Amino acid sequence: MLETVLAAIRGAHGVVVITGAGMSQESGVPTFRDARTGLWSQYDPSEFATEAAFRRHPSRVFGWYLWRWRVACQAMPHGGYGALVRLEHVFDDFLVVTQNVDGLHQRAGSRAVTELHGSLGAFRCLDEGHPFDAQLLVGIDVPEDGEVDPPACPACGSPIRPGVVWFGEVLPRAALKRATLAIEACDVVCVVGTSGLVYPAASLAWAAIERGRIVIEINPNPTPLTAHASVAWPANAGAALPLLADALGAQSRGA
Ligand code: BV8
Repeated sequence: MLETVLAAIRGAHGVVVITGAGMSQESGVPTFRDARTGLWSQYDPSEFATEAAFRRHPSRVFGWYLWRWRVACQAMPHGGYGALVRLEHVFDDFLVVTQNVDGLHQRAGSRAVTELHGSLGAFRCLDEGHPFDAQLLVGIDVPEDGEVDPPACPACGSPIRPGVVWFGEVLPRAALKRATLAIEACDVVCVVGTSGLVYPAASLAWAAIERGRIVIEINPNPTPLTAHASVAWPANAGAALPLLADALGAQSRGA
């Protein structure tokens, strides 16, 4: 399978890597839809990942995100993240387009990253969007019942919310535009660890297929994209990406 992927990606000038929660799974950050361990198997997204849910139960929603932010901060980027950092130097143009909100790509050292769904660490106030310093939350414990009263915005008093894109909210325009332009300009799109069910993020891979780009999917499970990908590599991100980076890195050094 590695040889097939290498044949598909070799010689590419522009590469876009689209990542989802599966990219973080081997770093201990739970995915959303994996049957047993996915967040949505334990938490109802309409009760936790919408503005209406936050307005209804601010402490329950804020406490849940504070817990998720803690999990993300304690997670260590696995070898697949380091492989993406190395791949940045193999291609002329390289962009990571992530649906993830855990910040692991940046912590691993990726410099070209666009976050479609915001970031767990980018807290802001609900009504005016005033940024809120996450460091002020470091000492707050999440109790057994998971409920933490959101602090009030020092500037306007409205409750502090996580800086993620909830269901029913539009994606950050600049991030979506950067991702769309990169897909239009690239040769190869690598889709890693996403079920491809959430839009408009999921539409990016389909746009690549419609434009005749080479699309490589890395995912241990089938998704709606699998049958349409140029190459479908049934593998974990932490295993596949280092193999790819090693092989391509060796090539670029003329090894
Ligand atoms: C929008 C941030 C419109 C928050 C997330 C009603 C009203 C409005 C919109 C809608 C509506 N009904 C439907 C929609 C559209 C909706 C949508 O797509 N819903 C889906 C569920 C049908 N989209 C939206 O609401 C978007 N906004 O449309 O606004 C609008 C227009 C105008 C005006 C106003 C509004 C906003 C979508 C963003 C929602 N926010 N997250 C948070 O994190 O709490 S979504 C959430 O799902 C995450 O961001 C996540 O990234 C994303 C996608 O999930 P995946 O990353 O793919 O994760 P998943 O668990 O599903 O899959 C993991 C995969 O990894 C699996 O395939 C697994 O096999 C694989 N895997 C596992 N282990 C590994 C692995 N792969 C590799 N290696 C491994 N080791």
